[in-house]
Amino acid sequence: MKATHWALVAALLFAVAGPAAAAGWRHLGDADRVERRPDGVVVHSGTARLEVRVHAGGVFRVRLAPDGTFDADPSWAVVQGAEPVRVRIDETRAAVRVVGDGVAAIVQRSPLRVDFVDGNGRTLLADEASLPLAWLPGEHGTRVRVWKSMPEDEHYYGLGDKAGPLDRRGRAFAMWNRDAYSWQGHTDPLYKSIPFFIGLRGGIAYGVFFDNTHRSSFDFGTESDGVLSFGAEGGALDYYFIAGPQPAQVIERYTALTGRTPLPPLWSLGFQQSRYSYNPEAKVREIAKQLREHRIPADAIYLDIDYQKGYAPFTVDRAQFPGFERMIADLRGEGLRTVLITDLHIKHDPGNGYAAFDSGLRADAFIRNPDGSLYVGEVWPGDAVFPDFTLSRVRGWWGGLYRDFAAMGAAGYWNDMNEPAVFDGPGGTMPLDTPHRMDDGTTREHREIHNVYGMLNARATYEGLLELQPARRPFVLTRAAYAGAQRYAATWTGDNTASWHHLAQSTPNLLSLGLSGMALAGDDVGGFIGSPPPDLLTRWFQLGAFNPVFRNHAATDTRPHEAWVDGPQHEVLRREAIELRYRLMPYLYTAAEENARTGMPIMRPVFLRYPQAEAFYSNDRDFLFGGDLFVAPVVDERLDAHAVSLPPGAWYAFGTSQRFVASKEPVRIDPRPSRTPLYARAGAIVPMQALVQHTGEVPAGPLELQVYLPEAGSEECRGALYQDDGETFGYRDGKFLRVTYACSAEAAVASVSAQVAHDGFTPWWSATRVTMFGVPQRPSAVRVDGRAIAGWKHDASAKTVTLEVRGGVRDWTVEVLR
Ligand code: NBV
Repeated sequence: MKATHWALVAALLFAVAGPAAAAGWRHLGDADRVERRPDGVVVHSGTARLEVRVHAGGVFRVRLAPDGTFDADPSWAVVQGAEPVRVRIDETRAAVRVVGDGVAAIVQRSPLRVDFVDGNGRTLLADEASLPLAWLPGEHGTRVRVWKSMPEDEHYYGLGDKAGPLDRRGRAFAMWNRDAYSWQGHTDPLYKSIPFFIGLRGGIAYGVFFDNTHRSSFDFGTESDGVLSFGAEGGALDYYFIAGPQPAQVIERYTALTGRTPLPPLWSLGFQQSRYSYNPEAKVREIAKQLREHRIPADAIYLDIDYQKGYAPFTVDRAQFPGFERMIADLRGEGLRTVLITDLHIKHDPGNGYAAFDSGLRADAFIRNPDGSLYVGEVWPGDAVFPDFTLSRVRGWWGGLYRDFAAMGAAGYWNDMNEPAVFDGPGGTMPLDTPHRMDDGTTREHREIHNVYGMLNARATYEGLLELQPARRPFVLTRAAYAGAQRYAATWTGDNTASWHHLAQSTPNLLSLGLSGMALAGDDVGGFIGSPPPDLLTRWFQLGAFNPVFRNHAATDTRPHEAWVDGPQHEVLRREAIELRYRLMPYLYTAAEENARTGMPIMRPVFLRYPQAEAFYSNDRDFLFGGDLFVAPVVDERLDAHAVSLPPGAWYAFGTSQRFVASKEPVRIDPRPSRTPLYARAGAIVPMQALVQHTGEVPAGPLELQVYLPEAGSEECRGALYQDDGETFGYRDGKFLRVTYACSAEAAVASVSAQVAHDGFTPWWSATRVTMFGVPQRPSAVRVDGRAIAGWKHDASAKTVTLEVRGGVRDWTVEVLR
């Protein structure tokens, strides 16, 4: 690099990263030599090498080796091997162009840097020319960082469950899994590290996944105007550029790279009742009884740490739970699954016949200090030891610990405290130099493994359960995560607070988790810390009903949070919210299957479907539930009119023929708690079912299809239904049902049709009841498969036509002649 260049870089560095960066950071200089590879290039610059390769369609991998040697470290996150893609490489004096699948990486030679450009020549993401990639050797490894130009009108999303607004622009974040008890809107970092973000500008999106498990950081313009950067305190500079152009494609590609959430058991999409803690046994039974007596549909009850003996994981306090197995079976008889907390800190309890400790010690499963002694830290049981989850044999041992609980009929497991939280450890975790053993015989310090430790705990649980019950879909709930944790567990946002602020914060957090691959997420409905006033708790049930994981939970010293605790008026509203979720179960399960197949989240920011709708780029309140329902929740205690700006196109107030067209003027609606502002897209076909008290109950009556007719010839009209046994992996052998629906609304006839795309499962219904919204005039006739039928109903005030299509799984067409 020329001397003048260096002076400029040094000056800028000082401005951008402060004196620390100016002191000692080494930046890539000019390219000396380019080596071509079938899938990209390796460029030499002094001792350093920069590799730019096409990993898969639209996905580039960029790696820097300051000393010229690339670490062979396999990734904990990436599951997609490099895919063969046709790559073209062109060289000019100034740059080398690597083109794969329409997207180009332009490797500039001076200074050496990478720009990503789409097929239309639009720059998607470019290294800041004055700040090339840099590294800074230090006592505990070499820091690495990359700086990119940050266009004025670009917005940033993702990074997992970060607090504050959904758009990350103008803020900086750290990645370091932390037990963030009582976190607030400004708290950072939180429990998870998902170093993946999406950039969105004028409807065009790309993603960046920085695959580095060390403490890392992301800065979106706080250090310097117009510059974003990311880097880590150690490990490799190794990142993936993921092209869109649609944000949905970015997510699809990111989840192809890091894996998708397996289809969850159906029951886990039901309402889940939890508390820290329901004990003793009589209390658990009482809660189950109340749920049923109050007719609050529910599928699960959680047992928090107090069911254990002395807080020792994998034990049961028999004094409190004399009939533990019987209790689990009785709950199951009532349609309630039992979810058990199983924290990873095993009580340090030698010589007392504590199987989890004894077997772990025998198996040499616990983490040791650098001097070889057992690492002991304090957590709930007092002195505790910690499994070395980096070893596959230890994950195997851990998985086996679930044998007894599985045999007792427990249905799900909750991995808490897995950041890991250690009360007496430095920074609330273990010392950073604690060694973790690897399968290849080497060790890695905790500073490198910390962020991935919780995910490995969830992985050990998930894989162990699969081994114990190969035919059952495991359900694991984890608090800590790294990118890819979606392959093993659902998650929640940790210890939130019973405040209006936290109610409002729930949506951006969950949307962000969904954008970051972890769609199966929820928060503690009602808030964990503190006692929510009745109206707040009611609103929280109303919002939680549209969260992928819907779980009511509370800390020890709070007032009861169950649906019935505030008298009949509130109970009715809370029940209605839960009932609607159960009525929507076919729609929700179909969305969960789409998530498992494509990575598309269940809760979606509006821009995911309408990338051009810039008015929604900073909307933290509203979201799409599945593809077709728009939720505009009331998250405010004021009862001023609730202003709702609808996404593009036409929308119906859910369950009515009242139609709105998106305009600049928001719709003003009555904010009273009796109303949950919910809209269906004109052109939506929403599959529903009769109310049940739990997902194991067979709904009485037909499959219900709500058809929201679009304007003649306008919006696309379609829907889908996916069903299977909800419990096993039979779907992988084709034992599932997939039906696609379409509709059209012409002047003379409105029609709906069903097409069976895959017929491998016999559902509970043997008829379909179709309700068409938006039919003001009484039709002259209704035909099914071309034949006029009787028995249809027109409701002139509701503007609906209702009819039944007999027969189970088959193709059919309904025509309503106007
Ligand atoms: O196991 C007790 C709690 C649990 O209820 C909560 O959901 C976790 O986030 N746990 C944290 C540990 C203690 C928190 C004070």
